[in-house]
Amino acid sequence: MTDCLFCKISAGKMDTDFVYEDDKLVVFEDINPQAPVHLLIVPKKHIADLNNLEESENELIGHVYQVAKKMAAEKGIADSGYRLVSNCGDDGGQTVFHIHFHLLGGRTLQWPPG
Ligand code: D5M
Repeated sequence: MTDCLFCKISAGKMDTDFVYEDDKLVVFEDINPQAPVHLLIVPKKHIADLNNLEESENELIGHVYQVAKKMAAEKGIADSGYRLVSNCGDDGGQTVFHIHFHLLGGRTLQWPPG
């Protein structure tokens, strides 16, 4: 989608520094970090939100989790703990309607979130 921010970023059109990239997804620092480690894991394919996720994309989502594990290890938060979260819709706090996963860590996170 040409007017989607995360489509533009994941296509390399926004000069965003990637922490990680492969053929399926990119990882970059959140512009408004909520924790010492706050990465966004963003599939390159435009999927608006969790409601629009197809079963054929299960492998992609499994890959997201594998990359999250790798990023957590590289950032040194694997042992202390972290959170992987995807907000869906207005009540879920979603502001960018291209599915993405927040990897948060480096401090004790509150539960439930506000
Ligand atoms: O999360 C959307 C997240 O995307 C939010 O934490 C800010 C972040 N964001 C928005 N624009 C940018 C750019 N340009 N670079 C990096 N991070 C960005 P949501 O779950 O939809 O609220």
